[in-house]
Amino acid sequence: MRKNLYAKAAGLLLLLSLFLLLGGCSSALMDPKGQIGVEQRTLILTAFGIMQIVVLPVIGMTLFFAWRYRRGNHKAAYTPDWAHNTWVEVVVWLIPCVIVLFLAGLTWYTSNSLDPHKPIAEEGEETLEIQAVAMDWKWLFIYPEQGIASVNELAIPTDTPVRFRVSSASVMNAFFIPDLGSQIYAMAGMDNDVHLIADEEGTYPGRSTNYSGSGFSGMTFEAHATSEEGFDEWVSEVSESSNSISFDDGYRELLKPSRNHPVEYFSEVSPTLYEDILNNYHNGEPVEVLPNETGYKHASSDHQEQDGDMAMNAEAAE
Ligand SMILES: [Cu+2]
Repeated sequence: MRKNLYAKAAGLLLLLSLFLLLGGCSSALMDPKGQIGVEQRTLILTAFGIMQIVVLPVIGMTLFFAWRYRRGNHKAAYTPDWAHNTWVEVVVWLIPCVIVLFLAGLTWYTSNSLDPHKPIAEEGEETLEIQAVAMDWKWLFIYPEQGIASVNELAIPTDTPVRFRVSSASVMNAFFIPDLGSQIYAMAGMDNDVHLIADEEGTYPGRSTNYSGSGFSGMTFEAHATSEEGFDEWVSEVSESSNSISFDDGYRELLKPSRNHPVEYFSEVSPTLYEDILNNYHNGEPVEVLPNETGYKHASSDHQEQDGDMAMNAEAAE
């Protein structure tokens, strides 16, 4: 009866650990599809491995000592007054110190090498620029070179370094495609950026990782990593759309909060749209009063008069 219970518990534990171990096989973190993600996985596994230098012997010794010095073992030395051993002290302090120093160095190095603002492209290699704007509750992607824009759908050619310029037309959000690596915050009036690259073709889920209100759960998009030809096809497909968007026209309509917004294409995009959106905010607040639907307004009206370029931006917006 008792033995049966142990066997059941052991079986359950085994099953649970299999779930945990194999669960990692399909996770974006452990199976990335882009160079940045691969480097981040290497960092995680290296740090994890180094820490096992301490963790594994400690677990092993705990079990060994418990068994070796059990009550029934009369062969083990009984030394209740034992208090100090210089060699033990040296080992238990030196090894962790070396590990902490190594991990500190590694963190220092990778903080620089994996800096999201650092370009991936080597000399002579071209970088694709995409401007991503977080809205309530959708993502607007502007392709300045192609002169197109899309909502809640992204296409990138594989093996091409991409620079995402990221901002928000609303509250703080975060731009994240887990399969490709680093996430970056999207904030109104702030021009943030993250460099990513896709090594393999595929469709990767993208989302905001910073809760931004009731429509947040629908603020997802698909990132299609395609061949060069596939990307060109996608661009021409978007170009066939009859929608256009510029700072006031179209943008104002898009700015209204919407949930589970469908994929939308814009074939004509004002070349200054992203800058106009950026300049529309100052210190996180819209420079001019927006339509009532959004409920935003500038903190103080005289603020614009104190600030030279502020007033210019307000003019440009009109
Ligand atoms: Cu202001």
